[in-house]
Amino acid sequence: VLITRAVPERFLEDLRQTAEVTVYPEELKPMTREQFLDESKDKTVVITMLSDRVDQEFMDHCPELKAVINLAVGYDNIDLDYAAAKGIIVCNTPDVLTETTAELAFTLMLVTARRIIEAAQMVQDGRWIGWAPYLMAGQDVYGKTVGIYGMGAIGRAFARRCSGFGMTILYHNRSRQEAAESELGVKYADFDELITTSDYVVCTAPLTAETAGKFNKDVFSRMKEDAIFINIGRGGHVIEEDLLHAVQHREILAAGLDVLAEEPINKDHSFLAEPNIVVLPHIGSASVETRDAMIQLCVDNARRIINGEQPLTPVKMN
Ligand code: 8YV
Repeated sequence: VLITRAVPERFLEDLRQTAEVTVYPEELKPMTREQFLDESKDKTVVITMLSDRVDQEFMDHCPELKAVINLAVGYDNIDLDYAAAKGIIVCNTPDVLTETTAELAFTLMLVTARRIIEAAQMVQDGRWIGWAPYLMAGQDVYGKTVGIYGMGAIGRAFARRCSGFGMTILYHNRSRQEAAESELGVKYADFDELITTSDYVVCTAPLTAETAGKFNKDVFSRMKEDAIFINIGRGGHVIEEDLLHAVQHREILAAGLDVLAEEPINKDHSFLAEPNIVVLPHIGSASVETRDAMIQLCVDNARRIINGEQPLTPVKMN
C-alpha cells in the first residue's frame, strides 16, 4: 500500500499486520508526478489525495494496482471509466465529512456576509480608530433566501443549518430530492430561479462535465446585486475571471471560496486583492475529528481489499 501524504502512524498499526505500507513523508507538499508514478508502480493499493491525478497513464503504469482510495468524498481526480474498464476499485470517504464540510460552508456564508476577515484585519492593522454606525456593516443572513446548488449529503446538512436561521431554502439538483423537500422544507427551483432569487448562492455539488464552468459571466450578471456566492464544491464549477469581474463591477456583492480551479494559489492571485472575496485553503473537511475519521476509513478500506473482503465505501461505477 502506498499513502501519498504523511498520516499519523497510529492509523497504520493494523494495516501493517497485513500489508507492506509506504508513506510519503511530506505533510503539505504533494508528490511530483514522477514520484507518484515511480512509487506506485509495484503497489496493490494506493491511498491518494485530490492533487494526485489517477488517469490512464497512471493506471497503465501500475500493473499490480487493485484499488485507488481517495482521501476525499470527491473523486474528480480519478478517471472512473478507465478504472472500471481495468477492474480497479475506487473508494472515497463519504458521510464522515458531511457535517464538518456543511459547517465550513455555513461559516463562509457568515464570514462573507458580516465581513469578518476584513474587520479582524482592520483591528490587527491598527486601523480601528473609532466607532461609526456603519463601521464594517455587513448584511444579514437570518431570514434571507439561500439557493443551494447540489442537494447531496452536504447540501442537506447545510440546509439543516439554514433552517435554524429562518431562511427560505431553494435547491437545484440534477434530480428532484422529494425526501429532502418533505424532511427539510426545501423547495426545488430551476437553475434560473435559483440564481436570480437567492441572496446566497451556495455551490456544494461534485464536479462533472455537466457542471464545469456552470457559474460564468452570464450567471453572475443575473444574480441579485447583493448576492453572495459561496463555493465549497470544486473550483472547476466557476469561471474565475467572470467571478472577479462580477465582484469588481458590483454585479454581486461578495464571494466566499474554499475551492479554486488551481490549488494552491500564490499571494499575487487577483482574488486576494478584493476585500469582498474570501479565499480559504480548501479546508472544508478539516477538523481533527473528521480528518481522523477519513484516514481511518481509507485504511479500513485498504485492509479489507488486501484481505479479499468487500471495501466499505466503493464508488459506484456505471
Ligand atoms: C478533502 C474534499 O478532504 O472530500 C473532498 O472531496 O474536497 C476535501 O474534503 C481534501 O480535498 C483532501 O483530499
